[in-house]
Amino acid sequence: MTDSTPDFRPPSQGLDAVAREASLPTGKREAADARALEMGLPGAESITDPNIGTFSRGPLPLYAGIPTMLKLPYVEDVRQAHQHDVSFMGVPFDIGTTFRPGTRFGPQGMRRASVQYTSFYSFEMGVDLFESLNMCDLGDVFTIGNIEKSFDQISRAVGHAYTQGTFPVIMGGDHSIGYPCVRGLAPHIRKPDGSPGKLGIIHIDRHLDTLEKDMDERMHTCPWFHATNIPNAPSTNLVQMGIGGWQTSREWVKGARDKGTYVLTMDDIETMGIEKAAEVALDIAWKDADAVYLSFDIDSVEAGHVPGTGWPQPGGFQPREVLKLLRLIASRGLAAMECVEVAPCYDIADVTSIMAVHATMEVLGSLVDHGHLPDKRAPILDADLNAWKGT
Ligand SMILES: [Mn+2]
Repeated sequence: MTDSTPDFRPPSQGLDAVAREASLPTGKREAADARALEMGLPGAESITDPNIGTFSRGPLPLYAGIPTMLKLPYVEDVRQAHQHDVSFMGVPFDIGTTFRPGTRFGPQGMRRASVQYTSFYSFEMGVDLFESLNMCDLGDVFTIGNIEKSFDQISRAVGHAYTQGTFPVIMGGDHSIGYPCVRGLAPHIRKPDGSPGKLGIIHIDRHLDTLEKDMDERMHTCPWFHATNIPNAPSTNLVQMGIGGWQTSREWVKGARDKGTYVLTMDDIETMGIEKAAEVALDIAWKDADAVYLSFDIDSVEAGHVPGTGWPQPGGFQPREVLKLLRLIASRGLAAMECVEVAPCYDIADVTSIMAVHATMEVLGSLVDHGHLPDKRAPILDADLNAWKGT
């Protein structure tokens, strides 16, 4: 308020957010804009806005440019990942699908949709990711037409990004990659004293994905059976949220039962409420654990909101429910995250890709808001990228 009259209006998150924005820094954005203008040459004399160059080099116009994730720098030399707090990486992979393929284009879909998120700013959280973090796009893992060999590539890539001291954001890819992602990460989880640590997993999905094999291979119905065979990623620290409906086959249930994973249906979560469900999930995933991995399957969201996926199913989360859940899950910190099962070829108006990017932004925003990013973890530049072998 600009005068001294008492404000008769009730306090609100909206008013807080409006006030909070003024305290956010602007320096990195100003420096980036100045650099963009210099590289792109000053604009034509007829243009009065001095921030418009001849060539687009910054986020604007949103429809211009080459869409890396969030138009972030493309780090061609992945050995330089340690200079960044967050590393996005694509895993273009869909030979683990059991119905509709197409998730090999998931990373492209997310990158294309991400241009609408290049303000990097969450109004409600009062977080500006551009000012808070150095982020980059490492490009894509070189996946091939062989599931197990691609898994080996993925484990090395995730292990590399994590040991570089960055927060890996993995853009799938079908859900089979959950296993090699956890496998690549797990050997590098440490307790505060540097000794080997334990990893919990929070898995948000409509499907259990706990089969040992499907059609004789480790398909996208199988990641959590195998991930929880890794000694320091035990099934007792796996929480599966949003599970249910008519697409989980009975064989999958045996895997969850035998392993003793903790399962919450949509009804459970609705009855408990999002806050309580998140609290319960965090307590179980973090029990005696040193880090938690987040696996977010886009098909956990109500089918009508995410047509661009292989197994859409009615009855899942409403978008604002899952966005809140993700913020709460991230509030205690994460080691890495994946967003999987985006298949742009079935999408309508990019809504599924937008949902995937938005969900990822909520996680990053919450990690910053709660002081977990930037992470102070020191990079290990000579890490053993085959440390997962034998696990
Ligand atoms: Mn699923």
